[in-house]
Amino acid sequence: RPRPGLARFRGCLAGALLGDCLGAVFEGRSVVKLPELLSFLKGLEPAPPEEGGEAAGSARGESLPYTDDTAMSRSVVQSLLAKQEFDEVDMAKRFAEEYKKEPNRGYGMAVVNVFKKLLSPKCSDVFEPARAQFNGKGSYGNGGAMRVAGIPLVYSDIQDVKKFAKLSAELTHANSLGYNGAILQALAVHLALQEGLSRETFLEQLISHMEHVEADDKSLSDARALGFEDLPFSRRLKKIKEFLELSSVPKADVLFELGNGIAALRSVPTAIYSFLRCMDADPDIPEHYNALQRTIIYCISLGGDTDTIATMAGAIAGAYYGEEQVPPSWEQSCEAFQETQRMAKSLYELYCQRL
Ligand code: R7I
Ligand code: MG
Ligand code: MG
Ligand code: MG
Repeated sequence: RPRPGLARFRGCLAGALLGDCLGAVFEGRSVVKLPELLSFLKGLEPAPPEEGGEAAGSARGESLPYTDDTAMSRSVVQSLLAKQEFDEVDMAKRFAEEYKKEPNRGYGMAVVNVFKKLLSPKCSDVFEPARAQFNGKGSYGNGGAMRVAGIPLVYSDIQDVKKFAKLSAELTHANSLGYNGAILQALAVHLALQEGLSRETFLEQLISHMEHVEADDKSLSDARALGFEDLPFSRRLKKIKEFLELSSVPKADVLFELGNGIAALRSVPTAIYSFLRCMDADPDIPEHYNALQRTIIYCISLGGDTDTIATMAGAIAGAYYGEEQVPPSWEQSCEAFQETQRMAKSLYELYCQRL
């Protein structure tokens, strides 16, 4: 199997950053009108040259701040790079210190209690605060999934991807509906890095892995405790397969079946569907946008947890299409984009070194 090139690593981190920074502008809105979104995006493009004036500048306006999704993704990457492998104590410390330094990045309401406990010198087991969340049931939020892309950018072996995606998520999300979402997102990035995988193969592989992941006792009992059917992620992946066989799927059906919420179960499958659907042109999205741009636009147009769904789909699409599809004007509109490019290069070197 040919090794993925640097362009896919850069595409992945840039796509994730774009999804977060652009998505955050619309986060929490139940309805996002496409004309408003497209007009906002137009404002990111370089101003047309003025008659007899100065040469056109680069992106207009202030840079768009990233949110907790990127703050935590960066901690995952920085920990992996510093330790050259997954280290739960170091990663937990970085999450907590980052929160302490910049608490106003838009963190989930409950996860901040985990950070506060991790900051206490009394904390000796870094997984314990996450287990105590929600009366001992653990969080099923999408916070483990939103930040996981660094794992498949370091580990090429699929068993390692699953194992370390799970452990990295368990630092804050002890419910299997939280960490299984992180495993699914990590597997999606892992598969997107591979050369020329078809839409059908991509989805078939995700389904067969998740049917295995979700079959253990804890996954079965967590799903049942919340009133879900067995293998809830796998079921949604099968729904995605059905959707992709239709010539068009209304937004209302996507929201009903897959969702746009802060639970991993109501957002990770939506991000995967968005990526796969946007491989094809969309009659509502202007044709001059490429597939990566279309993916991010489509995610944001669904409303709800737009930064997180767009960051997850952006990571997958960026890994699949590579940095060629990352528009410089969009990237340069995002906070800390240059540092993101440097991190991608370091991850690529570590990935190759570990092969
Ligand atoms: O999952 P998490 O890190 O939040 C990530 C989201 C993303 O959209 C970010 O952009 C940011 O805005 O937040 O943080 P958590 O606090 O663990 O989970 C998020 C929310 O999910 C919680 O605040 C709850 O509203 C909900 N939630 C639950 N509600 C009831 N019972 C998560 N787990 C449970 C639960 O077990
Ligand atoms: Mg956020
Ligand atoms: Mg938020
Ligand atoms: Mg969000």
